[in-house]
Amino acid sequence: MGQAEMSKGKTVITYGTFDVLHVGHVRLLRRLKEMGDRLIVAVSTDEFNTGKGKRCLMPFEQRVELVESIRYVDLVIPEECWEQKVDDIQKHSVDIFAIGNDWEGAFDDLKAYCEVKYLPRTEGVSTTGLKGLLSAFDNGKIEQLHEALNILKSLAEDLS
Ligand code: C2G
Repeated sequence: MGQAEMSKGKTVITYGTFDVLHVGHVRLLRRLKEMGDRLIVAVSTDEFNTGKGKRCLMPFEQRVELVESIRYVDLVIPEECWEQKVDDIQKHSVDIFAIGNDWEGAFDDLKAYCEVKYLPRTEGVSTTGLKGLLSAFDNGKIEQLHEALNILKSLAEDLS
């Protein structure tokens, strides 16, 4: 049976914060859509993220709008708690639950309801890394860098 036949009529679901949307997110969603022909993405609400210990740069509404704009995504629903996954799987007749392998093994209990897959993450890009880069553009940081540079210059002059 070819790939196309295998994924016929299958519904895939995934969950995530999707803050500062980047290619790691988009590549994952593309791979998930290739597994079936309907992809549902549950985007973590701001309140749920607080519970996850995550502080988002982008509010929930903007993260939803961005994920909805991705061609691979067919439906976006809110992720409000850890426990909603089984209800979501049954309500949307989900065939496959899939997520990045930073969660390897975390959702194996869902195997009682659907296939569970963990996919390799895209290396070299992360929301945390991008937030760090963005903060480097903060004027205060730039001032600090200029001051440090001036100190180094005067030290070099003293030594020459
Ligand atoms: N991801 C990826 N490659 C990256 C970064 C993220 O494949 N470089 C994947 C993650 O593995 C995850 C998805 O993109 O499957 C969303 O990542 P996050 O927004 O960080 O999601 P997270 O906060 O881990 O929330 O109930 C599950 C949680 O809500 C998952």
